[in-house]
Amino acid sequence: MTAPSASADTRLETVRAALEPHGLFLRGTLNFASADAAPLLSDGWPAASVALIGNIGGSLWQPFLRWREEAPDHGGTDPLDCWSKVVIGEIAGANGATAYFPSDPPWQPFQQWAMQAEGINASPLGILIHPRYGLWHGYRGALAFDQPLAGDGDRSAAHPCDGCVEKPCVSACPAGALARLQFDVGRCRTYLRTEAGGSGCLKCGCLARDACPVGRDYRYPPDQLHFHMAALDL
Ligand code: B12
Repeated sequence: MTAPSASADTRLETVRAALEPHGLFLRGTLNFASADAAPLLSDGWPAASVALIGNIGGSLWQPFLRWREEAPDHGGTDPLDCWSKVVIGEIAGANGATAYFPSDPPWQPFQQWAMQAEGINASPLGILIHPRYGLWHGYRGALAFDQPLAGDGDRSAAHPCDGCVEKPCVSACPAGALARLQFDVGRCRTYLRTEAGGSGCLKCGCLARDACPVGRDYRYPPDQLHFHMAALDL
């Protein structure tokens, strides 16, 4: 593999600065060892690398709300995905990158990329847990480049769930959807459709996610929590 070029790294600095006003962060970078594992760039060639972009805590919420107020049709049926595409798509275009979005099928393996780029692991909920931000972070897009990139992002050390004996996330789930330590989508959804689910998790956010003691300072604001739950297609 060739060494990361200065121009690729300079591009990352430009990308980082462009993301900041939108409450988005460069979360980490990943170089593909083989073309088979790489997504295709817009010119049809396999990407050499991706840079993951995401939110930390409620960082994107206010910039997103401001955009939504002005947007035609208030961003349509999937406003957060629409906002992500507008913001990240423009940054991709200005920096010679191809943008990928977690909401676009065929789903790119965002979580596998994140595990390699940031050294983080899955929680019993299925979502990745970060030692500092806990379960309060997500991915809004990825920029794929034709050159390798220098390592980026603060790679985490230990997996917080390893030392967590009580697993409050598992016991807090009112649907018992984590009882087998693997997220049971059907159980979760069935519960969300009940009256208790509607006034609990659906309104205030997933109770299992909320029970995790890691990164509580990064918990999403109540309206963002409700927004994400309401976006689930029940
Ligand atoms: C389909 C999907 C769902 C489905 C089903 C998940 C499942 N069991 O398959 C549903 C709609 C249920 C779902 C729910 C949620 N999801 Co979701 N989901 C996805 C999506 C679009 C595709 C996942 C996938 O299959 N990828 C394809 C494979 C090839 O990629 P992968 O990286 O190799 O796959 C990993 C996942 O499948 C994961 N996994 C296994 N079981 C489960 C269970 C759950 C619930 C999740 C989230 C992941 C997961 O393990 C794989 C190993 O690496 C991703 C975005 C993406 N492109 O990855 C978001 C994503 C995984 N979801 C995410 C989130 C945050 C959620 C919710 C918490 C949202 C919310 N409502 O607050 C909930 C979970 C809790 C709840 N109360 O419902 C985040 C996770 C961020 C993180 N910190 O890791 C992602 C990455 C989207 C994003 N924009 O950041 N999700």
